[in-house]
Amino acid sequence: MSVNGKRRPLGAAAVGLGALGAGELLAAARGGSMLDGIGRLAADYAPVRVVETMVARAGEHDKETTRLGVALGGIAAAAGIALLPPRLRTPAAAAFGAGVASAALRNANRSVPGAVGGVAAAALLRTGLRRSGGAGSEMRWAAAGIGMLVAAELLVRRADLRYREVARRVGPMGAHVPVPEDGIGVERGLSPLITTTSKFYVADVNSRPPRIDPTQWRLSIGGRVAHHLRLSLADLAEQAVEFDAVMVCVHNTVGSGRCGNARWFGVPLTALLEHAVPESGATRLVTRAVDGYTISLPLEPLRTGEWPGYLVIGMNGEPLPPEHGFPARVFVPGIYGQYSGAKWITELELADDTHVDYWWKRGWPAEPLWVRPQARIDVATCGASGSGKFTVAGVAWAPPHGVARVEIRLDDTEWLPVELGSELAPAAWRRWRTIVDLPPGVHTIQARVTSRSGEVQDAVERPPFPFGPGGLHTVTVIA
Ligand SMILES: Nc1nc2c(c(=O)[nH]1)N[C@H]1C(S)=C(S)[C@@H](COP(=O)(O)O)O[C@H]1N2
Ligand SMILES: [Mo]
Repeated sequence: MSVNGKRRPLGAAAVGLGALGAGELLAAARGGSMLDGIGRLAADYAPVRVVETMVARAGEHDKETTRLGVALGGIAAAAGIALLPPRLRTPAAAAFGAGVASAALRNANRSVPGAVGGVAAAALLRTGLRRSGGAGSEMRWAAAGIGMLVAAELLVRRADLRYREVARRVGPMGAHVPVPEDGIGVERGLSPLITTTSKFYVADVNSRPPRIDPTQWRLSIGGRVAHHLRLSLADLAEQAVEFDAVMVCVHNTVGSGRCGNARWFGVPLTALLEHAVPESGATRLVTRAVDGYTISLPLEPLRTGEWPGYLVIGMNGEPLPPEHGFPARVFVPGIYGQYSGAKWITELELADDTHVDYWWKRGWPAEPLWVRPQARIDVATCGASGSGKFTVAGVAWAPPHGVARVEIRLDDTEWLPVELGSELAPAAWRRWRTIVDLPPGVHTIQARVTSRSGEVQDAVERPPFPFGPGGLHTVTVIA
């Protein structure tokens, strides 16, 4: 309703919703998204404290949370503009459009449609504020906005599914060797030895993965090298080998699921670096991705193989799925995901120490953080009810050295060794299991792992920022 050019906040929000929906639908029809661009802008500039709180609260729903937050923020901004005096609305709407468009332009390879959507949303907002009036018309704006947002989401999902098929058809990547038994057997709730790809955690700064045409894609190896190389997926597949390793996000606090164990398929970085021949001034290997993200690693230990890194092109016998970095990523087992190489990689650039990484600007340390050994309790269940016999089982990792021992502790008493499954590879996770007898009552069970290099899991609880999480996974059961 507009009285003397003034609007009620709800009516203004309705017009904002309509404009936003139209912009997003326009973007989606051409394979892009305006909201995803704003989400990425937020990820790029949010202070580290905000990022840490968000990751801790939203957990593995961080992407959905970001999208929802962005949509609500967009509606609020549009409503704010509508509530301005009429003469300020045009410049405010123009600034809004420019802001959304420039945010969209940063969004990897989905940018232009998002920018077009942003400009259209701003124009529509301006028109809508001039024309609409009355509660009925506002209801129509709101309903149309919601409808268009839903339609846009469906369109983007459909295009993403189609792209997923394009990526999958590049395969197979790896030998499909059946995963060996580890002797632990089947236990309800216990993680499998190899994490199913569709259940593998996803962590990155984008709302949705960028789309890359595998036939056009080339890995470029450049910067301070004697031989610039450009390699296709087929070139890389010829030199790739399979290896088993756990990948862990630095935000994987005890007991959480931001880690997974996979059979990867990749080319050892030692081989690629040998072909490229680094120049004497090269000290860092910068992994550069299409989403503008970089992770850099010290060159020397990668060149010599002291840190065995890989240019990975496959996961569990298939090409990498889009969300895990299709067509290629860098991975150095034993280093947290945030430090061990970019997904959606386009270039390996050999650089000097002047390079600055994505996260360094927000206070994360420059040197790679190594994964701290961690044991997770997946299962703590009573066999027959009232028997007091509990099966306790889980996974533990200590890459790259391997797991030497896992122990559990009941009610803060002494540490007891548990049975370990056989080891797939030192960098992979290892399953464990034991049976304990518990008297009636409430009990706590804790687990800890010791690495083969002698590092005992640190019991001090610590947040992920800035050196990686610490603490012991603790569960409470009633016998
Ligand atoms: N290009 C790019 N690569 C990235 C990231 C990113 O945001 N962009 N996130 C990193 C982080 S923090 C982690 S934990 C791993 C997660 O890999 P996954 O999603 O396959 O589990 O990717 C890393 N590589
Ligand atoms: Mo991460």
